[in-house]
Amino acid sequence: MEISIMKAVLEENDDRAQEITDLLKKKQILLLNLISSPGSGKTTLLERTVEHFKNRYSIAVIEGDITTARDAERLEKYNIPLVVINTDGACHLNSMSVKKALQKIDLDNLDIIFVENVGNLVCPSEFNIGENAKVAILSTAEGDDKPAKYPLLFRESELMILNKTDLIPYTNFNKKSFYMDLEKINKNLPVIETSCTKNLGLSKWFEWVEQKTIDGGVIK
Ligand SMILES: Nc1nc2c(ncn2[C@@H]2O[C@H](COP(=O)(O)OP(=O)(O)OP(=O)(O)O)[C@@H](O)[C@H]2O)c(=O)[nH]1
Ligand SMILES: [Mg+2]
Repeated sequence: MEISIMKAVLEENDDRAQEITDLLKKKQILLLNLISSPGSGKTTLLERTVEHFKNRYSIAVIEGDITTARDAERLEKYNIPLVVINTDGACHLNSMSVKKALQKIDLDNLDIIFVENVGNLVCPSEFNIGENAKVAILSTAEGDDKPAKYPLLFRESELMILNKTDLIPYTNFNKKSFYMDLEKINKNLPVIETSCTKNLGLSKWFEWVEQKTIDGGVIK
């Protein structure tokens, strides 16, 4: 009897992710995949980022959310293309759903697509979605031990944002331990310290995004 073998979920995911990479390269669009625990500040960072770049780049956002469209509603004021992917319980986005979301966006004359992944520190890092880079966000209130406990995201990411630095005086976040752990996990990972609510450190993030558009060939 012939045995049929189904492609592993991750292999199928990687195939679709490659198609997204190829498509966006052709269209000269940068795709950044923002990953963090719930509440570390992904949507707030996006609000600041879209506000800053809205006259410079043509931006679209894909919001990964388990059920609601609340994050997308927060971005509606910027009048940019927004697509919500409700994962219906799944803890991460996959490339199949991102590919479908891309079909709802006019990719001509677009420069950057930000994807806000489902709030989760583990699963989203396992699924490539054809991004140019993953960006890890951690907030100080979550504890300095998170990179050591959940290392995959910090290995896979090209940039880390340490957000909510304004809260450090009210937490036991230990910067020394944090940087020592990170050095062991990924010594090449650049870290930008920010406070999205106090507008601190954001210019370094904006510079990083600009550099990434150059590296990613987003020059129309
Ligand atoms: N103190 C402080 N609060 C912040 C900062 N950035 C975001 N917040 C607050 O943290 C809360 C969660 O922020 P969000 O941007 O919704 O976080 P998120 O990562 O998008 O959350 P999910 O989409 O649920 O995963 C909100 O009340 C923000 O106002 C910051 O730098 N400092
Ligand atoms: Mg959010």
